[in-house]
Amino acid sequence: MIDNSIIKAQNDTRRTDLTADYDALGARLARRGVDIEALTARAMSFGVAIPSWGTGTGGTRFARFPGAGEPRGIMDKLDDCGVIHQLTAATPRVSLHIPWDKADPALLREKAQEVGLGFDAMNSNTFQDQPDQAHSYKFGSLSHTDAATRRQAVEHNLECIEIGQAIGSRALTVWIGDGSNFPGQTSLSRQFDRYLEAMKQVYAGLPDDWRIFSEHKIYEPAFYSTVVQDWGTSLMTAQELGPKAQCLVDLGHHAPNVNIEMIVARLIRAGKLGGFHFNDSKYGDDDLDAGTIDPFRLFLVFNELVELEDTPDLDLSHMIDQSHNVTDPIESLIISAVEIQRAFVQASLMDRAALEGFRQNNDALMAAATLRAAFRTDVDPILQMARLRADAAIDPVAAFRASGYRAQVAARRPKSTGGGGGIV
Ligand SMILES: [Mn+2]
Repeated sequence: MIDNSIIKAQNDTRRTDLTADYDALGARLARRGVDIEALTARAMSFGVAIPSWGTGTGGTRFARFPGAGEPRGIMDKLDDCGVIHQLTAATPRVSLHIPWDKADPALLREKAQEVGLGFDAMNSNTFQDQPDQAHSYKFGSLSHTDAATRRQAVEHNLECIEIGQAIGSRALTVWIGDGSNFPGQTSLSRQFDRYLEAMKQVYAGLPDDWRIFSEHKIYEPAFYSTVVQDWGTSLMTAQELGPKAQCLVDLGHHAPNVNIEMIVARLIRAGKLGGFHFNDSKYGDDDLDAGTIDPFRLFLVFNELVELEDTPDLDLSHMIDQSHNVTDPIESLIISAVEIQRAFVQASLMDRAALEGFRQNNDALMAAATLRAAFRTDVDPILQMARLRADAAIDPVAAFRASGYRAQVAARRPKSTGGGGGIV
């Protein structure tokens, strides 16, 4: 963790400017009938989970260029996640990936407590082979033609639940790479039947207070067909499994130009939205930092979430899922957490009564203008004040760089070599 005196010293150099900016924004918002203190309280209540795998350099199909001080294992990853939360006060939980993060649950709990974190959804891994496994996933896992391979994949998911239970997680995210690379290679219908049958066995092992998230992805690693390729298939899966099954929306897992906010609204309507994997993309599943390419789309997703936030039983797991190739992963995750929180606050300051009036009167121009007015509002002072009040950093990246944390961990973590990223 970073010495709190460094964060305090950093904040002291920015406190006066922040107070002026916050007061000015507060006066502007008050003229629009918006209470800045209520927004700051909402910002402070917001949290998004860090993916353990995001703390290392991801890489692409072509290469991985690791940075200095890469985490050696889950304990180092938890240290890095602790630093991100210390600086942002917006990332209170970590999402683990099994078997990458496998460790004694008692030690995981102890470490998480030490760095002030809890655990979000568990993630199973049946998209690559482990050295000691009996059956290969080359041609699929939960939907494989071979019953023993499907059974192995089911048992792995049940093990993820068992580990999760021991550390206080309450959800399992299932994403499979199953599909086909050639037309005719597989029966599109029977492959899905086999998947559902296997998922029912996983579902049967869910504790009462757990949920299972079905994460869809349009393509890759299968390039002709993917078993759970879109939100329709994901919804069918969740509906067939039962009330503890919901859908997870990864922002990068859709065809280009798909209206993701519309999917969000539909899944909430069905009572089947369970959570998100936030990231951004220009072309496909790029896994770029949240809000870097299309911050308006991120805002529109949160616009739906805020509009429908009073929906009974709506309980969302907000998680980041990114791959960092050319940046320091801690800095990218800091920026992403802040951008996601920004979209939430911008959506929260919208004049919804006015918007509803414009909708009723079919005033499309003013309805769109109402959204833009919220999106264009610079809420930095609110986010900064939320961090200051939580003893986090007004400028978290500046504080991170001033702390020298990366150089310190690089001195004790051996230099990492290539290897696969495995980002989903
Ligand atoms: Mn994902």
